[in-house]
Amino acid sequence: MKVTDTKFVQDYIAMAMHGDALGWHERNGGNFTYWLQDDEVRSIKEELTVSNEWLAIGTSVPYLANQYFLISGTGQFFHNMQKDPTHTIGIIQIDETGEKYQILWGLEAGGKPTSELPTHLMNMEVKAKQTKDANRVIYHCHCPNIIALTFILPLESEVFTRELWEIMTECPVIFPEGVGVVEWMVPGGKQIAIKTSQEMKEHGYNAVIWAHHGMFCSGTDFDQTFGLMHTIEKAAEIWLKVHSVVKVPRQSIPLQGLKDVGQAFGVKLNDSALYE
Ligand code: 2HA
Ligand code: ZN
Repeated sequence: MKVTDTKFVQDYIAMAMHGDALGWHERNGGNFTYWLQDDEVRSIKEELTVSNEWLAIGTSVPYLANQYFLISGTGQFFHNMQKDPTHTIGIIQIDETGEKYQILWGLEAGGKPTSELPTHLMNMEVKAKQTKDANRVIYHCHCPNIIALTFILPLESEVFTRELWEIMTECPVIFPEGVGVVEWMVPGGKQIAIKTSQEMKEHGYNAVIWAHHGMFCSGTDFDQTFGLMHTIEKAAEIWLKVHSVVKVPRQSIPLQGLKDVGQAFGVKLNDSALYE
C-alpha cells in the first residue's frame, strides 16, 4: 500500500492542517510524531527503503527499540504537509539500542526529523510505559494564548492547572491530571527533553507547557491529542479575554465546584491544584 494512501498518514496530515488553520504553526513552528502499529508497518513494508544509515537520536529510548514512527521534518512547514508529504514528513525506525534511527520513507532531498526528536521520543517512551503502549501520539505547537499566559502567571504547574480548570467547566474533566510547566530553556536538545518527559513521568501530565514557546500534548490517537491541545489553548484564550477586561473576575467556578465536577464525571483531580 502507498504510504500516502494509508489512514494513519491521512489522519496525521488532516490534524497537522487543522493546527495550521488555527494559527499554531507559523513558518516551521511545531512538530509531530505518531508511533505506527505493527499491522500499519506491515501494510507499507514494500514502500520502505532500508538505508542502514544510522543517525544519533541525541538521547536514549531503549523501550522504543526497533519501533517505527511517522515524524515531521526539521525546517519543514506544517502548511505544506498536505501538498508535499514526501518532503515534509518521514518514517523512521529506531535501532536495537534505542540510541539511533534510520529514515525509511519520506524526508526527501536530504530532510531530517524535527529538531525536537529527543523530546518526542522521550515523551513517547514515558507515555508508552504509563499506558501499556496505548499512547501513540506526541504533538508540539506554538499555540499563542498559552504562550501569552506564560508571561503573566507564575511558571508553576499547580497555578496553570487551577487557572485553566476555573475558566471553562469541562477543563477538569478533560485534563484532571493538570498541566506541567517547564521554565524557559533552549529548545532542541536533550536537556529540555529530560525536563519535559520528567513532568509527564512524575506527575502523569499529558500536556506540558514550554514557557514563552508552546506546548506538548500526548494521547492515544490524533483526536484525543488534538482535542487536549485545543481545549487547553481555548481555556487560555478565555482567560486572557476575561483578564483583559477585569483584573479580578466578578465570579468564577468555586473550589467546591471543581471537586463536584470531578465527582460527577468520575475523574480524580490532581490534588496539588485544589489549594484554598
Ligand atoms: O521550529 O517548534 O521547537 C520547530 C519547533 C522547535
Ligand atoms: Zn517549538
